[in-house]
Amino acid sequence: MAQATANRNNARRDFYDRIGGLSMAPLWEQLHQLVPPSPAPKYQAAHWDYDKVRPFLMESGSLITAKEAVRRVLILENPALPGSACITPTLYAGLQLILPGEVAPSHRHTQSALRFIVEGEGAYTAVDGERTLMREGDFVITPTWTWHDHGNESAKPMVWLDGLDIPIVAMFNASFAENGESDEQAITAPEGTSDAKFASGLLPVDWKPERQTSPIFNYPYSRTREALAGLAKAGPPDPCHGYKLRYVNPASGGAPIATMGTFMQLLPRGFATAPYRSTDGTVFSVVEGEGESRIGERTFRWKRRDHFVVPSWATVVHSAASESVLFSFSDRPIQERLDLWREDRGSH
Ligand code: 1HN
Repeated sequence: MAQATANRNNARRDFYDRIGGLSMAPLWEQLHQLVPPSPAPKYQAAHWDYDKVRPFLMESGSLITAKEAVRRVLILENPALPGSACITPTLYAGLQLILPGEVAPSHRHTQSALRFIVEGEGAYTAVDGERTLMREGDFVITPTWTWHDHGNESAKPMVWLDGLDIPIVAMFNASFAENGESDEQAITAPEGTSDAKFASGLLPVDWKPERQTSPIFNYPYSRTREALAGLAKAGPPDPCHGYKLRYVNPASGGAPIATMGTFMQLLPRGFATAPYRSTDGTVFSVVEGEGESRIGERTFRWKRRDHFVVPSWATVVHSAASESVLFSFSDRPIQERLDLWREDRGSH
C-alpha cells in the first residue's frame, strides 16, 4: 500500500515536472489555497507608537532635504510584507516630514494620495493650481494625475500620514508619472476657491463632474469634529462603530477618491465597540484620546498620533479609555464596486 502511494506520488511529481516545462501547473494542488472558504490574509495587525517613530522622523530631517528626497517619508510597512512598501496588500502608508522653509517639488502620477495631518499646522499643499493650508486632523486629497507640491512656510515641522493606492495601480500595471517644470506649480485660483464652489451644499450651476474624485480637496478637522460632536448629542452610538462618518464626494455621494475610503469615528469615554470584522484591511490614525484595540488575538494600546492596521476579516474591538477620535482608510470603495465587500457585525 505504502509502495503504491509512493509510486503514485512519484508519477504525479514527474508529470508536474514535465508540464512545468510548458508553463502549466495542476490546479488540484492549490485549489483550496486559491479559493479559501473565508479570507486568509497573508499580512498582520501592527501598531506604530508615535513616541518611538517621531525621533526617527526628525532624524531623517537632518539626513536628507525634502527637495533631494522628493518626498521625505518613512514607510509604514506591514511586518509580514517586508520589502513590499505595503501596509496591506492593496495600500501604501507612510509618514511624511516637511521642515520649515522646505518645498516638496511638483509632480503627478496615476496613483491617488490622501494626506491626514498628524502634527503641525500651516504647511500648504497645492493641487491643480490651488493651495490649501493644512492643520492637524485635516484630510486632504491628491486625486489621480493631479499636479501636486507641498511647502512649509510655518515655523515648525509638519508631519502627515500619506495613504496611496500604489499596490492597486501596480497590480494593473497602470503607473504613469512625470515631474513638473518647476518645483512649485503655478497658482491659478485663490485659496478657498474649491471650498466656495463645492463645500457648502452648493455646486456651480452648470458644473458637471468629469471624474469620480471629489472637487473638494481639503476636509478640515474643525468641521469633521463638529459633525461628530453633533452626532454624539443626537442619539446612541452604533454598537460596532461608535459615532462614525465617511468622507464624501458631494457631487456623487461616493468616496472622495475612487480607490480609497476614508472615515472618522468618535468613541465616547469608556465605550467598547462590539466585535466587528469586514473584508477591507484598514489603516488607523489616532487623532484624539487613548485606548486599546484587540485585533484577532493581539491587543495594541494606542494614544494620539499612533497608527495601526487591522487586516481583512480580523475581528476588532476598540476600547476608549478617554473620549477618542480615530481616522481610518481602506480599499472599501473598490470592493463595493466589485460587489466583494462584506462585513460581520456579530449579532449587532
Ligand atoms: C507622493 O507623491 C507623495 O506627493 C507622498 O506627498 C508619498 C509615495 C510614493 C509615491 C509618491 C506626495 C508618495 C508619493
